[in-house]
Amino acid sequence: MHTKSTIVSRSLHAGRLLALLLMVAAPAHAQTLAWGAEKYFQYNIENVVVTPTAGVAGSYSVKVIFSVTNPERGGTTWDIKGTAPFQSTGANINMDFAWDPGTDFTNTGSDNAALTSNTGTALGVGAAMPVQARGLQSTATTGATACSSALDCPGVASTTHRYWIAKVVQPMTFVTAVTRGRVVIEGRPVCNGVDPDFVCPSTGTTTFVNVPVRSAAADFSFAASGVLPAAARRPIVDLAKCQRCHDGRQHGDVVVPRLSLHGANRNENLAVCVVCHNPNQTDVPYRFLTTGTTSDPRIGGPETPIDFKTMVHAIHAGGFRETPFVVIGRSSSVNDYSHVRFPSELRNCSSCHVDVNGKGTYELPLAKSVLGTTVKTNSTYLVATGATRTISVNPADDVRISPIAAVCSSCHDKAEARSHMVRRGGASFGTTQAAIGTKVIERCANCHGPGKSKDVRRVHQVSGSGS
Ligand code: HEC
Ligand code: HEC
Ligand code: HEC
Ligand code: HEC
Ligand code: HEC
Ligand SMILES: [Ca+2]
Repeated sequence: MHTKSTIVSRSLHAGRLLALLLMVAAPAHAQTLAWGAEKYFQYNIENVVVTPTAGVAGSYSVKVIFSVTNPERGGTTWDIKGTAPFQSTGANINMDFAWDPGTDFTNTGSDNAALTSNTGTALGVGAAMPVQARGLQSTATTGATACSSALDCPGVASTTHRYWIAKVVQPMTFVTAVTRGRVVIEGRPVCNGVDPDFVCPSTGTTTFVNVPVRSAAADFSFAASGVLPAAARRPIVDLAKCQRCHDGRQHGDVVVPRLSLHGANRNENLAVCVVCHNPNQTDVPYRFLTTGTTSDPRIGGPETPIDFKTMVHAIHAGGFRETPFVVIGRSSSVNDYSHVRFPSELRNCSSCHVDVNGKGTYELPLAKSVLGTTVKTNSTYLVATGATRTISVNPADDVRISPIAAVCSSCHDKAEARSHMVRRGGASFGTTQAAIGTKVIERCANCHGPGKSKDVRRVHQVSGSGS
């Protein structure tokens, strides 16, 4: 479990001071973040230019024009190729290209259009990742290109410190034809020469600390150039609700960290999380066969789904689940969430969920487009480190839980509850996407739907509206 810490250079009030004191007792791997410095940075996706690849049906060049501005200095643009926060060791900015925000993200075809397994010895390869361009700040040719003219970068008011990065993508249909994409800017400057008014917290060594800048997302259509707000996917939860707890302050027995994950790269924007935390993704990247006592045996366990609709429930249900929820993270870190105690009523779904037209987004039935959750990608990953791994990037052969059962069982994980879902509800814990809705038909809404005898809203005694 990571413990995030709060550092403010000047306005230390009581709550923050407490957080700071608690930080001292944090484990050695505790990560220091320059909270307070993020307000000097804003990531902006200014335009997306989509060009079909000549002669290759379904292939597109997606060119993203972007900038980083300083909201504290009237929105002036940062020179990401020439200023310290971007050029210091550890600073890094990435662009992710994902699809399809209109249904559920799958990113099918992101590894290769033939969907052949990714074979190699390196850890870190995922099953349903977006296409990524890393190190946009680099002054080498691998970095983003500075905009040179209005022709080079159409649709932006000025070319000053505007940059572009392009990737060729070939989205493959998985269940639903892909019509839209989402691009994401994530990553972190380093708190070094940020602003004369802001004294960067020093870690006491020459290492500067990461600035958790809010990640940015925008949607686009593969049919035409232009930026759409990242709102095409159905509304489900609201970041503002998460932040009633995730504010870096004390809630019950714990200081709940602000939502900054993955080494300060992905921060406080759920539209960003879901491009990777999709139904086809598991924590397969950093699992391997453990032997003897050299590695934690949990690393060698079966892959765990990291689909947002199961992972976020399971993380917060540490005090309710029977089985610990363990995600193997980067560098094969073991993230065991069984200690998490939700500092509120877990059954009160509206602590996170919103209502749409008077119906809770946690209620049944689910939209038809909601995919089952992959529990097995059919990869060969339980091999010794350094041996060849085969990561399946084809979702068709994935073993899945049907979608409603995936949601409910992320909290209700007891064997009796699971067998109820299968026997009474028609759910499956080991099916394929093709069988869901055809051979596997979930009947949950007959009894747990709105107004039915075991209505989801009523059985959980949900209070408060979803606003
Ligand atoms: C009622 C309080 C509360 C609400 C609301 C809440 N959380 Fe949490 N969350 C917690 C607590 C407590 C932890 C565990 C913190 C710890 O032990 O360090 C946690 C942990 C997490 C973690 C794991 C963090 C890590 O470092 O690995 C994630 C991710 C997370 N929450 C996401 C969310 C999202 C997304 C929402 C909104 C949809 C949300 N939370 C709403 C209290 C809350
Ligand atoms: C570019 C892809 C990507 C994005 C964006 C992303 N994640 Fe992850 N996340 C992963 C993958 C893949 C894993 C599984 C472990 C691994 O391979 O690193 C993971 C693991 C996690 C874990 C388990 C603990 C850990 O640190 O590994 C948590 C919690 C988490 N993500 C939360 C989030 C939240 C919250 C967001 C949005 C603020 C987010 N992630 C954005 C890809 C992503
Ligand atoms: C800690 C925050 C949190 C709590 C509490 C919570 N959920 Fe969720 N729920 C989420 C997140 C996050 C998602 C996935 C959001 C996304 O994919 O954009 C989700 C997704 C879902 C979905 C799928 C919706 C869809 O359209 O895909 C259902 C159904 C659901 N939750 C039911 C419940 C029920 C029932 C409860 C209460 C017993 C509950 N949730 C409590 C965070 C929460
Ligand atoms: C975020 C965690 C969470 C999710 C997701 C969730 N539940 Fe629950 N559920 C609870 C909690 C907590 C209780 C209260 C249990 C208690 O008080 O002992 C509960 C109670 C119930 C009850 C009342 C029976 C009992 O044991 O008290 C039913 C029925 C139920 N849930 C059905 C569902 C269904 C159907 C879904 C999926 C649509 C679902 N739940 C999703 C946490 C969750
Ligand atoms: C024929 C009606 C019926 C159907 C269909 C049905 N359920 Fe239930 N479910 C119930 C009843 C009755 C209970 C017991 C409620 C109680 O104890 O208050 C229950 C309880 C539950 C619980 C709580 C279990 C616990 O541990 O307390 C969950 C979770 C649940 N159902 C999920 C599902 C899911 C998921 C489906 C579909 C795959 C489903 N149910 C289909 C009637 C049904
Ligand atoms: Ca597969």
